[in-house]
Amino acid sequence: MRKTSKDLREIVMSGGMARVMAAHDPLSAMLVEEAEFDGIWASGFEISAAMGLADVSLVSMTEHLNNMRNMANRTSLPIIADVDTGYGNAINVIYTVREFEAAGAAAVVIEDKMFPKVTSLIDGGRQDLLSIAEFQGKIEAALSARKDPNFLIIARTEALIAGLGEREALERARAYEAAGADMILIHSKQKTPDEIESFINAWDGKARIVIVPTAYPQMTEARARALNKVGVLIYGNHAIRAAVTGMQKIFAQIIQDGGIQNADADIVPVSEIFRLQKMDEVKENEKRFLR
Ligand code: SPV
Ligand code: MG
Repeated sequence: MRKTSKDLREIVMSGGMARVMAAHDPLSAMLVEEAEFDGIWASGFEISAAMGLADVSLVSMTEHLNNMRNMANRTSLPIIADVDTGYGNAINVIYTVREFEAAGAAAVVIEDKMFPKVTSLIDGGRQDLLSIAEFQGKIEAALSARKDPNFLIIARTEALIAGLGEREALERARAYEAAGADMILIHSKQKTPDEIESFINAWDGKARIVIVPTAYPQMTEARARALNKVGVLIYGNHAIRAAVTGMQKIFAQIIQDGGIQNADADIVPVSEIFRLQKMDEVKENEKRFLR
């Protein structure tokens, strides 16, 4: 049975920490589930990369939505949908939240950047933020649009990414919680966990925190748990990076060897793909129904 927003909310609100892995298509989402993560991150960065595009608001809301729906149809873990800026203003946010909830998401993350956004981890990226008041309006719009009160509205501040410092980040996080956000995602591109740890230690709100420790991999799960305020830890782009690593290695080997004779042993057999495709079920159904 599909795990729902309620399941995700329970982990987070009972003081636990959900471990959530990125995915960019239904197959990667299925592998996230098989690996026994607690949830799937429908990452804008991964989906953009899988389409061969930069993560700068080029992938349309509908493309992301359809991809997320296809993931939801193939998995039962809660999905946290990365809806970037909500694809426009508060009016766009209402439509976005309705559509993503209806398509099976358990939560959305909406960030306080201006549309079109620029990907967060890029050096020297243009990072323009909305005013606090405008983003509060977007959060309130998101809350008004959800049907299930367990559906999580996660407000993401990019204040640290934009270089505005901890005071601004805290002010924004407090304002977003005051607007009703269920959780606060705080992002950082510092190479060490210091910036995030300092923010989290200074955080005086009730909302639990979401982090994406891509840039600061020393932030282990144990270290995040020890901070006592992190409810979700997202591995932001490790599915697409693992896929690229695997393909680059095997493609190079095939070119170098002039054939697949060596590469074959280093990749999963075709039978593993059949398993993921549930070919056994197809065979069963053939026996039952084909006349
Ligand atoms: C994503 O995975 O799309 C994210 C995380 O938003 S990051 O790319 O680090 O901004
Ligand atoms: Mg993103």
